[in-house]
Amino acid sequence: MSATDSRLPPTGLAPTGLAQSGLADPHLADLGWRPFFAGQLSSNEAARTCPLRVMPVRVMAVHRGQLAVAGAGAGAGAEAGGAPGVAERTIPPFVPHAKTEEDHATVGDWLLIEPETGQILRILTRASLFKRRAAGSGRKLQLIAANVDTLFIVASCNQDFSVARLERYLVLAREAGVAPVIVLTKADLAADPETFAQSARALASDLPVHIVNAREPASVAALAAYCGRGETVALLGSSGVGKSTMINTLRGSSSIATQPVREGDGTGRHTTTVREMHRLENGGWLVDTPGMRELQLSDASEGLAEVFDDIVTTALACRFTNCSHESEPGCAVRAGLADGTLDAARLERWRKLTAQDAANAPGWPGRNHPRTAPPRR
Ligand SMILES: Nc1nc2c(ncn2[C@@H]2O[C@H](COP(=O)(O)OP(=O)(O)O)[C@@H](O)[C@H]2O)c(=O)[nH]1
Ligand SMILES: [Mg+2]
Ligand SMILES: [Zn+2]
Repeated sequence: MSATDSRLPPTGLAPTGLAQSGLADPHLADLGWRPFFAGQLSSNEAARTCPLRVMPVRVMAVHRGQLAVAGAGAGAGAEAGGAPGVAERTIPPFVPHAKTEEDHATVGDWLLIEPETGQILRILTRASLFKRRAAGSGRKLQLIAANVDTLFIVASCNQDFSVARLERYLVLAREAGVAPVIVLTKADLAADPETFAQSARALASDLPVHIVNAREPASVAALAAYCGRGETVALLGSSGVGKSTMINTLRGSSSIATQPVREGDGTGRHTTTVREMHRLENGGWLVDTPGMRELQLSDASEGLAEVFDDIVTTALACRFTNCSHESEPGCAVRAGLADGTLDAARLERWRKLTAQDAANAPGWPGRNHPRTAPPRR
């Protein structure tokens, strides 16, 4: 954007509906603004967008103690270097009356702010939200990104590839209400990338799977179709799989630091520390996420039921509704294993994820809490 932006609505202009309310600015649509968000403003709030007393902005990055936000037109503190017609600035992250972790702003959020001070008035209801519960003691909830349209689940065609991990990411995508796309990188280094693609395609019938060399523009070009004007794509995957490389290639720049993969084990170190939205030339947005070595599922029962619908549907036919599929009579799941309609390894992965989800449920004494009874042997 230019620091001398002239799109600031002239003060004193009487608002006469949405067209002049400041909410119909095409640059807001570039940022991902849509009727779902506009519909959340009261008529009073909408009127106050022109003259500018209430300003919708999107969180572009979360820094330590500060949020980088972008809105249409020039707010106070506009800086050069962003998209044309878009004003970027940093604001304090404090949300009035925030109680839980989810009440705080994360990358991709839409906020209403008071333009002069940058004070957050409120966070608009999210169309989607990615979150995880941190591993270890405390298991604090961490917000990853909000208002994401599509999730690129990124994995590499090498020894790091894991069907169990892809399933976990799929559960997360389904739970967040975001369309998943599998992107398999490092095809150029694999003897037979198609075998990796086949494993990925087997996870769901309607799942798009792309095999790419993340360093090659022609190879990633097809991915831009998921990320048109105003659309937001988040990239999720282990460290070192090529998320930052892919963003750089799609943007035709090398502005994001990538890290050489350690020799030997093929895994990467964590380079991405801030979460940040990156703009594509055609107007879409990509969100890099930090490496998630310890991605734990929590509150993901709906996502689990969608990703493992074959197992969940079969289990409905078990004689007992609380069947553990171990030794009960009339168990449809064990019958499915016996006749080959269910896969034993997949059933085992489902068991593990379901147990993890239950252990991480809020209010449930999970594995990191002191036990009231001694562990059984
Ligand atoms: N040959 C090849 N190297 C890749 C590919 N994708 C990523 N890399 C390399 O893998 C390393 C880690 O990539 P990076 O983008 O930092 O991974 P991130 O942690 O997922 O962001 C870098 O050295 C990249 O150049 C690919 O498709 N092919
Ligand atoms: Mg990275
Ligand atoms: Zn059963």
